[in-house]
Amino acid sequence: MTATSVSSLRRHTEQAYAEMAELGVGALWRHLGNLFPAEPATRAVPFHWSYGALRPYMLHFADVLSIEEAQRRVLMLVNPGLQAESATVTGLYAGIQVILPGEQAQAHRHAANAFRFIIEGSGAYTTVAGERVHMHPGDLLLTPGWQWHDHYHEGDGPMMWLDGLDFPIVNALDAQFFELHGETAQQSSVPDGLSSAQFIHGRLNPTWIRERTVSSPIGNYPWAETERAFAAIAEDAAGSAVDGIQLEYTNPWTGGPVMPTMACRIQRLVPGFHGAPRRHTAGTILHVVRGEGTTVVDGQEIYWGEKDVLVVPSWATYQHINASRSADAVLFAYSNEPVVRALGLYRDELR
Ligand code: 1HN
Repeated sequence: MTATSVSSLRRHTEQAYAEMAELGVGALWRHLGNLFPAEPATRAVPFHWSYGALRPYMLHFADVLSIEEAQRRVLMLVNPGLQAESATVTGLYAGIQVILPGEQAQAHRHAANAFRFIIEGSGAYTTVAGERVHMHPGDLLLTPGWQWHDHYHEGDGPMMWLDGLDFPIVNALDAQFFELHGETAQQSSVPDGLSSAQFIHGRLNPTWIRERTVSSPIGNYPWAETERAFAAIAEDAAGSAVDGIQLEYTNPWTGGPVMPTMACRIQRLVPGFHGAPRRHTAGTILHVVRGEGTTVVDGQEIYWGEKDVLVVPSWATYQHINASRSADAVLFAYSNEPVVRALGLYRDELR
């Protein structure tokens, strides 16, 4: 072929790609590598948020921004690789919320599932579907999708908690709905803390409740129960070589995860714990309940202290270390594992 005909063919080809794009057509051969990476190529990066660094901003906005203006006064923990969807790890979100004494966070509901893990303060409660659920540090409170919820603080001092939501998954599926309640706060329609009283024992479920909800019916997994569970197994637990003495909060109907999209776990890393490295296809967010330590994520050392938050993206190799000689480290962890498993995509590998 002559040089002219080669370049005219190339021009034709460029023209063809441009014309096809107008027709809503792409050429697979130009995208195969991106669409089918040899292994997960996540935009999420390993990241760490220091609670000490965030807290002054929380207090600043508690000072200058009313709860009425904000609706929810929350600092979003946005992964630098996931800014477009305001996600913390693929499919999941974390934020830190603050509410002051006397404040009332407007009742609303959304399709996304949510939970709160209480960090500090006392005297606040959230009302979920008519049930007042009181908050104490270390409690895990559930707000399954589409249940009305509002928060009220009748104690002293700021109340802060970690919000976990699955809205990036819900939004990716174009299945999000949101509605404001007609009143600022719901009426209380059942005794405070009823769901927890009825179900927290797990092995003794009330037989008169027939509706098997897809999410756990428990409004609060109190810290006192979590401590009791750890104390009951004490030093006898073999634990996992990767995650130490890890317990999962479960749905009493199924024994499975508390919500269809999020698995919530709590783990104790004993003094000197040096975890085995592992990777899996469930993006994970961790919050430090107490202690300090190091998590090595794909070779990057993340040092964490009390109340911090960190992220382990899908398929990143992670390893937890508690170098203290005397102090436990306790981590609360949540991940999108139930979604990944439901779709048959869960893979797990010791390194
Ligand atoms: C929400 O409803 C709450 O109810 C917290 O406290 C954080 C983040 C995004 C969307 C809804 C809450 C939220 C949220």
